Amino acid sequence: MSTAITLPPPPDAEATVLPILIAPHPALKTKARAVRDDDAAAVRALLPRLFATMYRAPGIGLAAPQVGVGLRVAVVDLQADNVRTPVALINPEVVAASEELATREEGCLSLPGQYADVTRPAQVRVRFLDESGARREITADGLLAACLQHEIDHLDGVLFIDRLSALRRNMILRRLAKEQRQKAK
Ligand code: GNR
Ligand code: NI
Repeated sequence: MSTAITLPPPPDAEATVLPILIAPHPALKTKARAVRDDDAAAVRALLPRLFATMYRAPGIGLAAPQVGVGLRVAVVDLQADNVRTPVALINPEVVAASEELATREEGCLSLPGQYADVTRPAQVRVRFLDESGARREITADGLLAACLQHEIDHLDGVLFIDRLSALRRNMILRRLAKEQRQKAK
């Protein structure tokens, strides 16, 4: 037995920005479930809120679990040269990854102020449904490849720090906890 997820309507445009969960919130470690046909209304309500939250942060990607929604939905927009190119990803999956690896500095809106070099496949092919339910594929390299893999990781309950050594991961988690404590005072 399963129940479709529904969201209340926003009172106004401003309210479409959702709070972003900060590590070590357990929702960030939970595998999200695939979107089904009967989630269509929930996803239609969610996507504008994900975009609004991502642009406000600002970030280049945001996954539904980061706002406490356990569905396989994410949004990406590299905003190169300040031009918006929004991409909605429903049930995204990496269908091919290069043997070649690339290392780049990543950040995460759920680990504010924390950055580290992360190594991933340099090129990936990602299959997904777009906001209209059409099947799409993107072949990406560079920042887009890292961002797509970072967002799909979120859907599996994986943060970029989970791809670092335990030593570096714990350093970042302790530093974040300390900074959040300072911020709260
Ligand atoms: O804003 C973000 N920047 C970023 C930089 C390098 C690799 C991945 C990212 S995604 C991140 C926003 C975020 O936390 N998405 O989940
Ligand atoms: Ni992230």
